[in-house]
Amino acid sequence: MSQVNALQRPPYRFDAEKWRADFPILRRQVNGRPLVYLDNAATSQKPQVVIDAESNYYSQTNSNIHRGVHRLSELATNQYEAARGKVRRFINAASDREIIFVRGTTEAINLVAQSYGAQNIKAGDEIVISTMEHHSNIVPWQLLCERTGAVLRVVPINDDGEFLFDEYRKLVNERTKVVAVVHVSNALGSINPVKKIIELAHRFGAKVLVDGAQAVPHLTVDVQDLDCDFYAFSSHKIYGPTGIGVLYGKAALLNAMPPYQGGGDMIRQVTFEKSTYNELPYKFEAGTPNIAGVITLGAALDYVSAIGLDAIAAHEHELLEYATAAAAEVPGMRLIGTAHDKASILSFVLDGIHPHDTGTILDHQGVAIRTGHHCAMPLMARFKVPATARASFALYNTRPDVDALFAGIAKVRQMFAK
Ligand code: C6P
Repeated sequence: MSQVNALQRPPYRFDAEKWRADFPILRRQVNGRPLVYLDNAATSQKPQVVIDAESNYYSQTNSNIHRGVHRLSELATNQYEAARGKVRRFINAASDREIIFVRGTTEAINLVAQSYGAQNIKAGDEIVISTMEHHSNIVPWQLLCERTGAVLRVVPINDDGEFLFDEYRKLVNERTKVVAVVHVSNALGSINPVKKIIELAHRFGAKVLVDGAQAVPHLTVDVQDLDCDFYAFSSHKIYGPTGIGVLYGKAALLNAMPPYQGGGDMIRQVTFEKSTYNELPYKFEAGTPNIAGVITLGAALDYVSAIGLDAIAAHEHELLEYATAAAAEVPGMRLIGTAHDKASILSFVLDGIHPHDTGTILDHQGVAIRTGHHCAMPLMARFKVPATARASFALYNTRPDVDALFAGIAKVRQMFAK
């Protein structure tokens, strides 16, 4: 758990209670109890400024973009393209052309698997992923392998849930064409050494896609420093709306790739004989996009940037350490995912108690966590568990939230002791 600079460790000044007040949903009750929301890895809650941005767009600006000559269309286009610039700055991409708006991480990965894959992958080529991938970073590559005869290779992990770099070194070779790896595991919290992974893949000429769904809300991501070829993330996990996400790709790669979908806005000229395609990024944004979603994502990134991702990361890290220490005191509680470098996720099982029962009893206490396989069934098989219970932290969580989680866990154990 060393990703956070020691200087940012407590005592630090992070007023989670103050930020908490920005999130109206956190004032509601669930099952007659104050809501303790610890399911942030599934989706985070939205601050009032984000809710307002969506509402303002529809009440003041709503119009289609890149099409109309009228004032509202111009305003909407400007706000949409300004949000693209915000995303570029947030992940330090070299150009706005490298930022493609998609529905989410899932669509971003499917876009690359289908478009890059169609042009560059053939029978006998190898695609390398890891054991801890989300289904979104497994199935699109399996589909590609089925279509092309390419082979999927899987990097193993150790019992702490850490990526085994030496095993990766043995797997990657001249046949490797794509490495697709998660930056932060949604089910374990492990932070993978993506920079090293990318560097090695590049030595063999392979391209690297990083699934950043769980990283972008918790770590500062610099795609130029990482030198990744593609980076995918979803807005809804970083305090933005659902239905919108980002694919970053290096311009040279995106330029050479065929379109993913055909339709309006992605063309330059259409005749019945042949169509030519628009320049980046529009080539990959067919049809009317989620305009409100993009603009509202921009507001969410402004919000996070104003607080500071480093401060958020330090706060969440402190909560994770607090929760990890509390877990060590609970008899029969086993953490799944004890990597040295970890972010914001406490996945666990309780001896003799199904995680769904744990989740249901916690819900009765107003504590929302996720239980299940977390869309990572091969990972569950690796740990020989059908499911885990998972608490995941965000900037507005506090030590009393963690205390409520452990009070709930005590109640679960008490009920099953009978
Ligand atoms: N993980 C979770 O509870 P979408 O659904 O496209 O926004 O994100 C998919 C996805 C891809 N990669 C990782 C690492 C993810 O965590 C997720 C979404 C949620 O863990 C829902 S399954």
